[in-house]
Amino acid sequence: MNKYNYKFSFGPWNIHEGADPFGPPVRPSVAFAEKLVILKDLGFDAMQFHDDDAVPDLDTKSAREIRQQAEAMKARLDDLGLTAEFVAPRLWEHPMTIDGAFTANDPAARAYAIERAKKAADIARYLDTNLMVLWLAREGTYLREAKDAVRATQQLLEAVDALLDYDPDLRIAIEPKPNEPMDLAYIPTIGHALALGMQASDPARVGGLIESAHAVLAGLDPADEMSFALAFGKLWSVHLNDQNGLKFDQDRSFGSVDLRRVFNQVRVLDENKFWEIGMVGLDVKALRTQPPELATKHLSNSLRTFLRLVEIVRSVDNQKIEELRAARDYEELDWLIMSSLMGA
Ligand code: GLO
Ligand code: MG
Repeated sequence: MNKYNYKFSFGPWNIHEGADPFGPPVRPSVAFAEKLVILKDLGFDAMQFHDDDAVPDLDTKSAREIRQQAEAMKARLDDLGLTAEFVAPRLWEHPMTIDGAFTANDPAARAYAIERAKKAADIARYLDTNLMVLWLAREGTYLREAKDAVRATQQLLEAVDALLDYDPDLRIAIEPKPNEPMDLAYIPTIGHALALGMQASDPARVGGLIESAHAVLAGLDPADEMSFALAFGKLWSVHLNDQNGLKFDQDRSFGSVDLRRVFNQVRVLDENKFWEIGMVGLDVKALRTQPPELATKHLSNSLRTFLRLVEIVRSVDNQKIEELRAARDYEELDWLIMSSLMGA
């Protein structure tokens, strides 16, 4: 635990073999058990799970096997003094989810997706977390005429309601993203996610997870997206990272592209006591060029950057900010922030 009481997490996908759409892996796979040890050694507190990280080959297993394996994983977490932050159903790799999951045109595919997500809810319970993250990877289209977007939106709501009904303790954090893998995603921003949540059967149990890069890809400022959710008590987790413009989802180390932009994310989180609300998740990937034995620095550097920025945020003279706001001297305010970031 750091002196600011923030808790940090990442997911197993953040230690990555480096494959991209144009080239194969460049680093050997690291076993999940080893990733847990790395997570612990790097000073993180919790692991983020896809359902099949806890129970591999989930689709072929009985309810009893799922329970046994998830409980064994929980015991392993306990041994290491770690927790599970959330479980996310992996609804984008199975052949049944090629055309989407909850919004697939094929009713059998939609039924598969709901059943799979219910299994993820069971696994979350066995891992002792009530948080499910829904990253709606393939809920969208490559071409607009392929699906009925009104019906698809209703299907997303029906899926959320089915899960809330299935497990009365479950909380669902929707992770919006405007594109990739789809061209046009149905839940591109936190505004969409929370509007959907407000229509749900139990709106108090639906919130959001905001990823910095996803907000940037939507042409929005991540700190303002976070503020929007915080204003309604709906920011339940974050995936901090960075993103160099409107390109593929880069998952760059936190702060490595735009230090001012990440400063403002830390500022809004810290001002709203986020350490009392949720964990700081770092959804970052090592550059493909990074040699295997050096391919965890993106995680430790991102964590360090976050904590350094907490210090800077707290060192800024808030009284001075109020004066400059009152005087409408935003040029001087700009300099105050710039000089804080430059260490002057
Ligand atoms: C991809 C998403 C992905 C999710 C993860 C948790 O763009 O950021 O990494 O965060 O699968 O559901
Ligand atoms: Mg993410």
